[in-house]
Amino acid sequence: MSDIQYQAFETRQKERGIDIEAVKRELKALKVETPSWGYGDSGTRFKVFKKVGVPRDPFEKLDDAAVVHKLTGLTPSVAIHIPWDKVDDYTQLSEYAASLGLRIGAVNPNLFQEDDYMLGSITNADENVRKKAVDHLLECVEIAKEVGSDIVSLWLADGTNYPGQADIRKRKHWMEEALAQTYQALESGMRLLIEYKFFEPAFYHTDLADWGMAYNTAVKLGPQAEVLVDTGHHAQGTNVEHIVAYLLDEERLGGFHFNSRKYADDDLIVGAINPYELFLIFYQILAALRDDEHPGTQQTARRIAYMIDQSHNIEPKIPAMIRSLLNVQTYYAKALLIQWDELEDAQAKQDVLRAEACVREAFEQDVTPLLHAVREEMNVPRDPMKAFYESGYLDKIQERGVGGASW
Ligand code: LRH
Ligand code: MN
Ligand code: MN
Repeated sequence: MSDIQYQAFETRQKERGIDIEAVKRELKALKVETPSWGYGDSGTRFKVFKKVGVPRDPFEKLDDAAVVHKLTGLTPSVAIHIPWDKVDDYTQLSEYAASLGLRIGAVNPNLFQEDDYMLGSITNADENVRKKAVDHLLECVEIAKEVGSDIVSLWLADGTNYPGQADIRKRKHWMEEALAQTYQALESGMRLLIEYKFFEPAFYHTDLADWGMAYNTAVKLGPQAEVLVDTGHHAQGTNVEHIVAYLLDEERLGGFHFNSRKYADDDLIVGAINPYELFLIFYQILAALRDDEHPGTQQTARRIAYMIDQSHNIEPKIPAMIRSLLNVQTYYAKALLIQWDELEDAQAKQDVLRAEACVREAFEQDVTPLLHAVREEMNVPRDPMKAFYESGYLDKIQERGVGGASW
């Protein structure tokens, strides 16, 4: 790498005691799954703005995901949502993905868009509705097997709007029964990721409202059940990186849905609102990876499923996805520049300001030259966003017209 800026960066990081080759290796190994629904018209409670060029079916969503992967080198897998991505032949879908250099990742059941589920799916007081919901969960486990995916990722919209509306504990028991049936259907090596959210669509109580409930449910189910942290699913001021550290230590952190929030579950571009939080999440993960005294925690950290769950309604879909990914890569790169020896020493000496500075100084490093170098070594464009706009792909997809897939 002859770039002067890169040379300066490398010199500076060597002075800080950073092993740049190791940092580059980690950056090249970073993989983040994109959601099929992030390519469709989506992302608002109030109106779905129809855009020209949006994919018309799951195959075209994969086409767009393949472009993103080609430009970033970060996204070899795509999460699907059933029935949004329902097809007659899932083997054909996974073969199509493979032909584009992709694979199908997490399979997401959808228990929130049918009239039957208005008052709950697996927590509905009507046994027939509960059965229908369990059948759908089992169908999704089968789809995961068919497409060769090892993750079923469940978010439950169930909840109530009014005190007294339903029996909260009965609903808890029904939920646990349904998830136990789903869990039984998993093959060894498959994982059930349980995603929580404190409100919306329900506004009084939500059956899986927070990480503690998701964690407890996962523990009761067994070792193949883990918690999924969607960064937008917490109350204002929640310390998400603390939750991450706790779940890592308990060996139950299964994955992430990355996005940004300002107020509620806003699904904005990752890193757009609070990039420091994203960096601090990676700090906790990297700390866990270094923890030789807790191999179970290290192993958990190693297999975290990183996924994007960003899909707002005003920005063009593919560039928004690229922006989210580049932000993930940027804040991961910064976290890789933490001087661990210095930090551990400051912590051991209980030097509050030196320890804080150690973490913050990594965040303040400019990683642009590093990312340019890494992308060159990965054979992807130095500036994937610019390359996308220059690629002509936006013109090409105009032929799809308006009114593609939405949810
Ligand atoms: C719920 C959620 C969940 C869904 C997705 C579309 O708010 O985060 O992950 O599957 O949005
Ligand atoms: Mn989510
Ligand atoms: Mn969400």
